Amino acid sequence: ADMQELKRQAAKAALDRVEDGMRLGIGTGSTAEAFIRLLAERVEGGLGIVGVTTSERSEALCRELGVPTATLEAVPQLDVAIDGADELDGRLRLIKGGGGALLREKIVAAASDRMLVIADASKQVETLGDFPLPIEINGFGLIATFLAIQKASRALGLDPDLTLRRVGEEPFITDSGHLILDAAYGRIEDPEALSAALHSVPGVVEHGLFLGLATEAILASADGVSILKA
Ligand code: DER
Repeated sequence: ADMQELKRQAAKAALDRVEDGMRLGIGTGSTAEAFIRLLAERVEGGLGIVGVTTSERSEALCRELGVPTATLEAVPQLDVAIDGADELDGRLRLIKGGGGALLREKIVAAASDRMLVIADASKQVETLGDFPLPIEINGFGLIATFLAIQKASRALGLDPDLTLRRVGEEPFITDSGHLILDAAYGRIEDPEALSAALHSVPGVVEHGLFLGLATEAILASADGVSILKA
């Protein structure tokens, strides 16, 4: 099966877990969009849910397809967040943010009782870090923050290449008006230590290490769908 079909299979398996009356966190990215499209069909068939989206992009797709949405202010506690991932390890620790939505994704995941990750099985790795870690920064004093992240990383024996994410020539701006640095760590042996170190840098708003948030992963491969539990 091709990649799009694998994403669709993972999304369908997640949809089978959605019950009438649920309050959903709705993720961002191509796998999350496959989920939104399937969810829209069930809503058309009478499924009564409400979704809090994690990006303007997902919000627009939900509006276009008639999936009822609400703000997190209006619905501050969610039953389950359903979202993709760029990498996940065997303990359901994730790297997210490839789509630039990590801040709202993490806030929504934290406001949810459970988090279901949907992905093609190739996203599972032994050790996180091959995918460059997205770090959302305020942008005031960009170089100062860049240097502080390097210093905090080196204190842990890590020395990442940091790249400012751009769209063409222009810096990428997130839905919250921030910038993103992509940090190529290569291998992150101690994600918890790195998470704490990055949060200690004042200009860092959030980063793409999702630790202790995912409760289950639905992984699709040519052999079918497998479930990974925390
Ligand atoms: O940006 C994100 O966090 C997305 O969820 C990303 O991690 C997964 O995107 P994909 O489903 O398009 O691979």
